[in-house]
Amino acid sequence: MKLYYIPASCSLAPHIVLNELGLQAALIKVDHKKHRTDSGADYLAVNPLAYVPALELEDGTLLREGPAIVQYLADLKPECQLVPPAGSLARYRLQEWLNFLSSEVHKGFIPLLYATLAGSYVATAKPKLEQRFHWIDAQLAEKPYLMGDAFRVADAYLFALTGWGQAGWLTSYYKADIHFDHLHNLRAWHERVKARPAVLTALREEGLA
Ligand SMILES: N[C@@H](CCC(=O)N[C@@H](CS)C(=O)NCC(=O)O)C(=O)O
Repeated sequence: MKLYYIPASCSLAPHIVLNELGLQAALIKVDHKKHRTDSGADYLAVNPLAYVPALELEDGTLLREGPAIVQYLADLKPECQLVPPAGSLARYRLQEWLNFLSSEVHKGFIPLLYATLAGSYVATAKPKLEQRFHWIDAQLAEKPYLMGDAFRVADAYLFALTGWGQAGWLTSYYKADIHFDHLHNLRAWHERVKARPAVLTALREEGLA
């Protein structure tokens, strides 16, 4: 398998999931401005939509969209329990989280990441994103991970996204003016996730540690 990624972007989630599962995949870094991989290959020939993550399977099939990729990977090794079993209510809860993170948080960050271009829209977008993080913080009040005692693929996704806040927790490249100082549960969760060996390895592999 090959995982196409941009350091510190949302593709950090499948990268963490690969490491959590102990799966081997070639990590192919993409320059998002030039649309070239590290070796100079045209990334648009791989994914005409230009964005990461993209997962190339052994037979050449390309799988796009982070929420689909992390579930695909986790289903390869159900014994690791990074996803609840397909068909269970818990699995739909996981998908509820992934969709929430994708549409409400991930895309909610965009105006803050491009604040100059977004202009006055930031004043509308920022309180919405803050409200989403308040809600997440409340969900973490009595459990160590988003879905309870076990780390799931949704935690990996949220970890990648929180890295863009706190004025660039993971890298100054993805830097949004949203702060988590008062969100104590979220901060404790972030420390907990960051301490996981698979996460530390992913950060190191992306040049972020
Ligand atoms: N819907 C896609 C969105 C992925 C996405 O927004 N990727 C960003 C990085 S976080 C990207 O590659 N941006 C570069 C570009 O769009 O050219 C998913 O959830 O996987």
